[in-house]
Amino acid sequence: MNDILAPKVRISPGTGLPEGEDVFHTLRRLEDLAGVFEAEHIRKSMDQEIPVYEVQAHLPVKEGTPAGLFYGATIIYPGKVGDEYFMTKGHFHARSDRAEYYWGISGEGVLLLMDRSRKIRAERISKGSLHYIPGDVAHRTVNTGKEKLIIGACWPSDAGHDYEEIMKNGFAARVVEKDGKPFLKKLT
Ligand code: M6P
Ligand code: ZN
Repeated sequence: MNDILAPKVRISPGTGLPEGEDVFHTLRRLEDLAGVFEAEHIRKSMDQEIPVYEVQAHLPVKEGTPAGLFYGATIIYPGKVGDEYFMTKGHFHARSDRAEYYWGISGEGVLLLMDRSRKIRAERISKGSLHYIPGDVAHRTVNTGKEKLIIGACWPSDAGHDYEEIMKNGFAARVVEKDGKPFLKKLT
């Protein structure tokens, strides 16, 4: 008898995607992202089946469990709606004071952060970059490159997601392509 067990979950070297027990997958296509991009009329006119991002997450406990942790990897595909790069919906945490780590696995992008006073901070994401997201800070990931952007994330199991605030008021800046380069467009 051998007491040393095989791990229940593995993360794929190179992509960071978890595979195994308690791993869940979410895919968001253009059709799921109504109202997320500035040019909603352009989003509507595009092929609604186009995948924008997917999340593969290891959720070993029920969401809401105090003091547990979740691990996820998000793939954001390259693409744009008008001049705005493909990105995640973005959220505050439902338990707003909960923090999170993000890190770059592959590709190039921008992490858009916004506090409750709507102050924006944008950080470049690349392979090996580490991003600490404090509580009360909304976060959205933007793919500014030509390849897939893959990020890892680790967050408390009782953080939850508050998408409403962002759906209602958006972020105070958008990441757009200007003269062939990423540009932080501040909104007033
Ligand atoms: C990361 C984590 C997840 C989040 C995902 C996609 O993997 O922060 O909690 O769900 O990114 O972001 P969003 O939920 O904003 O679409
Ligand atoms: Zn989060």
